[in-house]
Amino acid sequence: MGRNITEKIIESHLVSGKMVPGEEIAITIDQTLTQDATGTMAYLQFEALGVPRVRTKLSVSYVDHNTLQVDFRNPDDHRYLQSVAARYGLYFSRPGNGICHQIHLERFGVPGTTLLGSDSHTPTCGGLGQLAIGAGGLDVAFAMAGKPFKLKMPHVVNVRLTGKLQPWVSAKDVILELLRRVGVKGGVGKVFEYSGPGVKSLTVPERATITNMGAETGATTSIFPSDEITKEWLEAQKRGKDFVALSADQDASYSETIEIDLSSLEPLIAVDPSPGNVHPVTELTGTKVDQVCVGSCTNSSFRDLAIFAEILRGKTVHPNVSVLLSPGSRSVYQQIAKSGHLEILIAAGVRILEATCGPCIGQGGAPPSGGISVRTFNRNFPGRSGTKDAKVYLASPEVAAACALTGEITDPRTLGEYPKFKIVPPVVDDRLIIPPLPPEEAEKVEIIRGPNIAPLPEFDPLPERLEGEVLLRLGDDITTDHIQPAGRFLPLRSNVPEYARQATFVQVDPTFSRRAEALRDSGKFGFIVAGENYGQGSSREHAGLCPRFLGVRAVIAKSFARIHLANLINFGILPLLFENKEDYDKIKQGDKVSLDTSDLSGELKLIVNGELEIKLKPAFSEKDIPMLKAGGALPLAASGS
Ligand code: MIC
Ligand code: SF4
Repeated sequence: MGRNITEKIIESHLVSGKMVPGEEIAITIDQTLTQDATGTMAYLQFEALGVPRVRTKLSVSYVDHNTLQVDFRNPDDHRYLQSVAARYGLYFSRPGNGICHQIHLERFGVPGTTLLGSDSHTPTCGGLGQLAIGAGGLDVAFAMAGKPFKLKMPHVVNVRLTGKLQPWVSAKDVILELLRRVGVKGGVGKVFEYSGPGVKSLTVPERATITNMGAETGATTSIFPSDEITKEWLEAQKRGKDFVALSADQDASYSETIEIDLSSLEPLIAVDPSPGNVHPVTELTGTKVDQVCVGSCTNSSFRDLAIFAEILRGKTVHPNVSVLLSPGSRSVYQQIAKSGHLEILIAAGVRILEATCGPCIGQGGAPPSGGISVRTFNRNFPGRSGTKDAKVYLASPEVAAACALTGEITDPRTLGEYPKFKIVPPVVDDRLIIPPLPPEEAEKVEIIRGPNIAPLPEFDPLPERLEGEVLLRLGDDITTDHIQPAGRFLPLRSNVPEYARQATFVQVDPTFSRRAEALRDSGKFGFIVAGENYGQGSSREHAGLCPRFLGVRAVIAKSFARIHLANLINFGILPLLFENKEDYDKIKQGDKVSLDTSDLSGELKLIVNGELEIKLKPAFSEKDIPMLKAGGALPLAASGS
């Protein structure tokens, strides 16, 4: 029987398990990437593993999230990361070089190989046919130490593209259409593999926009074939030697097929509070807009910024709209400078920022109170922008440009003829990427730890019985931005105790960390109860690490998001499911609960307030039990198992 692309890559990297959807498998990892906000913790963990040098084919450490540097903390993190890269044989992409996913696509991704990244948008490199998966920092640390990566064999969905995008409609509308159809949980346990005649009409950066935002469906990853277009694109990046052709066999099979006719798509927009809340732009025309932001790892290729500039050519942004733009990479920045688009943008009144994540992760550029911000980004979770009551809408660069000009949500098709422009060749410039040192020099490098780098907390084994209290009862689709917000708290990423005390669930319930610590200090344990898709969104392991530090030892949910589930297990928090989902309604915040954890493969019964019994089942596998018993992956590794 023929194989699809996903199966081909997994088969050639398979270490254990069977390629049966849902079965646990382990694969070798060729490349890793980290960024600064998850990287400091990943490298502290890597250091704890005691490996002398990374054992992957290539590992890159990027600095792109925390670049505001309002005090010593972010630059201290950068210096730590640079010294770690030099010591352990990694490439180091300096601050200002651009966003990890955009640079990895341009400079490092290789079709047919595997990439594990401590960022949920790692699937961006699926745009060039790499099996690129997001994970928690600890999983990336283990991969850098040469250990295989464990995951459930995904169901592979064939997304068959036909037709061709019409003027004013672009790649963002393709992924918004998929999100409109499947929603934010529709991809869990799946890989979206693109095929069909429509693929040929999309460039690599356009494909990457689609695979990047595929993360919002909860998918394991998304992937495109590697074809002539990939070859030409790699050649333009002076990486022609990295090209490998990759396509599904004629008789490949898929678990399901989704057909998207590109010709029939119209401009779409995802409305606050979820990337899955997608509507045609025409349903919202006339809504007042206060801010427009262009960039992020989703939409900041040369094409995206150039079309945005072309629409603004010779005009001025609306007086009530503040327009910000952050290029995806220094290369794209230089490209728009060379092509003249930068000048058009400056003349139109656009505020040009660094080539970093910027407003996407609340590092500057917050909207005004109650404001509406239209962004070419991938997430619009409440509060993520830095302004609690602002609303973020997600759309293409074309829609963003139309809004920037009119001050209201506008169908770009009303602007007249679609501008034409030339795609200029990329600027290949790796001068801000420091290559690995040879081993004999690397060994002599001293790691620099400023005062912001706190040691890793130590975690104890799982007791035989958990006595405690339900600290929170939450609804569906709780994101990691709810659990462990980023934005102004980002400088605390290297300091778990402080990050936990100041930020855990702070936007949901500001009393949470105080209550949790008091319970922990009384010798009891915290429980969280949640609905469907708990932990959707980012890969930040702090969303497991910080609650664990505060004494949370079990999360009981109707279902979990993939990366967060792995992070909970890695940090010794029991992820549990309701045997009957209706039992969710029988629990409330403040209930006294107890759970016998002596036999995690046996019956799991939660006793509520000493009387009610609720049947639970594990969201972990048999193989995870030793790790959970040891209190997490690091204590387990330290015990020599
Ligand atoms: C995000 O987009 O939420 C982030 C910030 O890039 C995260 C990583 C992090 O929290 O550092 C992600 O997507 O994994
Ligand atoms: Fe950065 Fe935003 Fe992309 Fe996350 S989604 S990597 S914060 S640009």
